[in-house]
Amino acid sequence: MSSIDRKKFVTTLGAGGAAAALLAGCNSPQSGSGGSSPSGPSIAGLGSDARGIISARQLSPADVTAALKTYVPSGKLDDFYMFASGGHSGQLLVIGLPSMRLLKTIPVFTPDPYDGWGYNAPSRKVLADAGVDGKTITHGDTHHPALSETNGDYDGEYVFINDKVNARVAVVSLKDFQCKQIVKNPFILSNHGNCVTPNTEYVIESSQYATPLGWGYAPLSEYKSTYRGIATYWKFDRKTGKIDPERSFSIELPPYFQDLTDAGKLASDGWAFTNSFNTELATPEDYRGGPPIEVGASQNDMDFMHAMNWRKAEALVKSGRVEKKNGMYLIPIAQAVAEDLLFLIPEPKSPHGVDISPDGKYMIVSGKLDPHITIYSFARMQSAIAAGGLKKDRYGIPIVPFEKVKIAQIKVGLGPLHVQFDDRGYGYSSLFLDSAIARWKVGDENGNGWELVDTIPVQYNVGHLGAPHGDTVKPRGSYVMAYNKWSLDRFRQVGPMYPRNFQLIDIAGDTMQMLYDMPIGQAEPHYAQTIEASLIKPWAVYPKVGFDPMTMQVDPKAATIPATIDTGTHDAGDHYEVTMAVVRSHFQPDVVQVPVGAKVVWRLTNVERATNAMHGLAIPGYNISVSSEPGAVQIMEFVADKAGVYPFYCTDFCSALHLEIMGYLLVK
Ligand code: CUK
Repeated sequence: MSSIDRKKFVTTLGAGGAAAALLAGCNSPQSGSGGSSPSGPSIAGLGSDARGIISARQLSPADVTAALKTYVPSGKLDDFYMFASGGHSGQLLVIGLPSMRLLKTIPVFTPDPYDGWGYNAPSRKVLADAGVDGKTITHGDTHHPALSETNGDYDGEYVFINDKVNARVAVVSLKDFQCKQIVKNPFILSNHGNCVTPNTEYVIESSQYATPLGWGYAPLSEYKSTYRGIATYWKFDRKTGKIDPERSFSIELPPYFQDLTDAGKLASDGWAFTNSFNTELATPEDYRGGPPIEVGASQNDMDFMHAMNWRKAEALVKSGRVEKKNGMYLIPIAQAVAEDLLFLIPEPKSPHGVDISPDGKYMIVSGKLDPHITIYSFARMQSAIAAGGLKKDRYGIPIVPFEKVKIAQIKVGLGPLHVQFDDRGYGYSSLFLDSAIARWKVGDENGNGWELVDTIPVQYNVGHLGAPHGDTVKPRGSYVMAYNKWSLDRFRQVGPMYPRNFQLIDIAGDTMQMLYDMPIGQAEPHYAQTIEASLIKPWAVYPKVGFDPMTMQVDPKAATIPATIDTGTHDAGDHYEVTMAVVRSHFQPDVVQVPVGAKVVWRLTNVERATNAMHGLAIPGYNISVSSEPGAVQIMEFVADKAGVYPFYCTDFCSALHLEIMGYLLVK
């Protein structure tokens, strides 16, 4: 066995075949068994050959197969990047597949000193500018990462993520895997859906809980008349790498609780779909003896999917016929209806996800309280709209009849929430109540061939699921991940809060196989997207010395070469400017002296060009900790308000003389 090339070996694996091959190999006298093989596995106490290890660790053939399919040897790299939301940690996780190794936590809505996010001046400004009513918010609830797309497929340039609790959207560049911008929705206080259009023209943010638009007050008794939902189309500008609020627009929606959104693609390009629950328009009534909201919001057999023609909306905005409110173009419901760009489609009972098939022909809605997924035809929707004569809801929005657009339903199991696709004609549904993933066949326009194939249990209570490129025009790879809410018996206990649990499932064979459990040392992650690793081209070092990661340009005030800079502290009127370089193993200058009360603006440039030559800087008593990547300038601002001697030092162990890389801030 020891001589078998891993790649060749893995490609010959069928489900279960790997273990059989390994066990057979171990039994063979030529396999180098007996503990004498110099290159064979040897783990003290477990036996000295593969067979010994398998038996000592009591591994089944399925275990061994799973290990072979996920093991990435030391020094080898993963095939995929997975971008997972960090739930109410407010962060974004980067995980390698198939090893399921955590590669990075990207801080977004929540400060994180390891990365300096929220501790250096530019990121503090980003968080402050994205505050609510002038208050800086230092947490978030991330749900739906959305990788930037070109022609409906991930292009590896950016990832966007929503903050459900504060209705914000963030932009993360995949050049340096850092947050660049956070925008606050001017109309709503909670969002849920977050996705991109096929060429990342827009990042679509849809509301969750209805409120008066613009964060004002109105009593609950005015819910139906005054509360509203929203769909915001944030214009993304690739040239600047930022969202441009000036060119963004919103569409007013009824106070149904909008849930998730998916953009149309190929056949349905130019449209977006948002589903909802609580078309009952229920409000919490328990406090005055009425039904609680969860009962009130679950009365109707059908709720509404919103279908929006965003291209038409964009043209309307460009025509100059849309007014701005709270600084953003807002298309009121009546105008959206008059312009034929907003429609409703009934969907069964408080559904959850809506997902568009890779060819863009079908919208698939997951039942949540209904054991079915419902498949709608985009072409039929267009015909029904063209035929006209549609009834309207109480807000005047035309309703496309269910029977005219629904082409099939598949009974997949209890609690279907979300859908992903592979490239072999299957769709996959997560089943929250059944704790399973269902695999089903994608059928045709006439409703034929949509059928359940099989299911695999997961541990437990899966929310989202994800396949590589599984929501694009080109799904690929042979995995589905289950993003579970309860891990129960999967890991050693760490107190009453159990780890959340990712599970990697092999979908290459005729039956699905569980491969790996990964605990997330974090909040519940919700959704994740997975992209082929070769599509991302991160910088190894910043392009130039003195590069400001926030502006993505060289800061003219940054130190560039330590030997020639005019070192020291300059009195620049109302503030003191410190221009400092860091290189192994020295800060230059290494003493900063200012009077008490000085406003300090301190630029630290890592002038290294060697990859991975990381430095950092932390100052006691001033809540400052920045990370300094090769080439980057980090800007710190604080008021030196207390006389004293403050040793600062490099927080990354950068060289043999790392402990010597320090200096003093003297405030006198
Ligand atoms: S989700 Cu946000 S409540 Cu099913 Cu996308 Cu978890």
